[in-house]
Amino acid sequence: MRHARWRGLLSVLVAPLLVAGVAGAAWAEPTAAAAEQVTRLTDVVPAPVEARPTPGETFSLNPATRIQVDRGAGDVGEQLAHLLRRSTGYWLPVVPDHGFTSNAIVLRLGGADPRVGEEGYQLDVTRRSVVLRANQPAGLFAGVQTLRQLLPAKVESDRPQRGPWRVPAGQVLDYPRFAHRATMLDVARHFLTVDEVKAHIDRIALYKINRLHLHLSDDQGWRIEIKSWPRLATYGGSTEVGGGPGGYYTQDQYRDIVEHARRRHVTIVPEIDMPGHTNAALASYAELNCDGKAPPLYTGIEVGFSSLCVGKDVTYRFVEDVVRELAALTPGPYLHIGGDEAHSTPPADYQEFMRRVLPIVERHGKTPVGWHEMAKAATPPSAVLQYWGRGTTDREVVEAARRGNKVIMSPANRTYLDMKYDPSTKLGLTWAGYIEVRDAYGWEPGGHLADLPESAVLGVEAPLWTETLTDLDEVSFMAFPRLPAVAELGWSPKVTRSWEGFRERLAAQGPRWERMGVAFHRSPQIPWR
Ligand code: NGO
Repeated sequence: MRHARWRGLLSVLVAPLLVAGVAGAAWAEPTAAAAEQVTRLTDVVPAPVEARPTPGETFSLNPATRIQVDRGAGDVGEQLAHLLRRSTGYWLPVVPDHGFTSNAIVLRLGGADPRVGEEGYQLDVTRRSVVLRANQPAGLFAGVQTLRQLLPAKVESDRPQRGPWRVPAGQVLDYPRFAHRATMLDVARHFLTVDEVKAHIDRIALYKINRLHLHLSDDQGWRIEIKSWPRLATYGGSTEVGGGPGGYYTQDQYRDIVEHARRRHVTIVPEIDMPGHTNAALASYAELNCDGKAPPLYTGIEVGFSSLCVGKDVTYRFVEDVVRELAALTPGPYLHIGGDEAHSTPPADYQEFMRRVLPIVERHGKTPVGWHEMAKAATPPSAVLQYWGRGTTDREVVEAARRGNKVIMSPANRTYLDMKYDPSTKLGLTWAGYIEVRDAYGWEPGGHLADLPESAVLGVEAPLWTETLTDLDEVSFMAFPRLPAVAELGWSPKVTRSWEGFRERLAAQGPRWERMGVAFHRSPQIPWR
């Protein structure tokens, strides 16, 4: 008894260190057998703001456990129940919360610490119950992702497993550092099906990624149906890198993706890249070309050779139609217009193009986002720039930030998930270098670009370009485990940053990915379990 009390006191003292990963595995479980079965409260990615274990105590799911929900928390409750029923085989009814908490997982809206804001949560686990509180459903959803990671890895199985189903007791208080915690999927170079995109969304949501940027058009393919310009999809979408059949999303399919993401509290940020990276559009409509001649479809991986015709009025009718239809499909606030590598658009034309196009996006009620080259144009202060350079200085981006533009950090040598891990990686490119897990984790988004204050940083985003990737397994192999590393930089406070702590916590994710069927890179840097 005395011993247990000491351990309790000790754990409160070392808890912050544990979260920071400094004390490693100092927190002892009561018995070795139990330790095998129970996850540590600190084995969560991204690292929570505060986690205080109650040593020796656990909550156990059993056949009589209920999920009690406040009004407004039902959808999150159903999603949790769906996951838990599959692997536990328990009934787990979702019932209205009646205030009495025994043998229940309780999801409550309101009454959380104000620090948790709109996306954070508080989690209290005792031997009697699991109580999750948040101000908004997004916070409850984030808390559920933590709870998933606190249950044994077999909870991710798609068929019933044997218990026990213990959750370590303690208290978690958690909320994000940055508003934008994103990844990008390039469905233009290789098309991914609706089901593949949905599965990817499920995987990224587990790491509290809240935005998915979809790169919907490029030289090699146009992937979204535009009713006023139908050949964009039917012809421009008919191939991909390497000459495969490509594909596109009908507007109904695209709405389905947006809705799937919304339920997982992921906002889709659609991108139509322009004025460069437009061969698929130029091939589909001859009138978009300055010489009135449509080029052939393109299936290689060169960049910088295509441009919309800046001097023609039809160009802006085209942009207006595309932006109007895409904005109508987009409940989120952002619409990405690319703007990168416009090597075939003279600088004056580029500025003129952006001068005319940026207001179109705003007129359709969306905040324009562009790759950082857009800083060369006169951007309205509301526009967001996505920095993808390899260096740590960029005068134009810093000046744009002084004018009010926010910046998303996607430094290519840290966050590009299409770079090879090391020379032995079969997939991927190398132009920004090799990126192992430690490289993806070991940089500071708030201070990466010289003279760019942290207050100008909207968040982080890890782009996944698909010149060399053809399906969900290949996408997953490149994203995991580097995406969770970038997700942690976006969510967790700076004080929790510790490579040693991170590699331990990341190691605990491996068995989960195995259960989920997620292909991942077994980085030699991580002590996989
Ligand atoms: C660059 C280029 C893309 C490539 C990618 C490959 C940006 C913003 N434009 O990043 O077209 O696919 O590199 O890594």
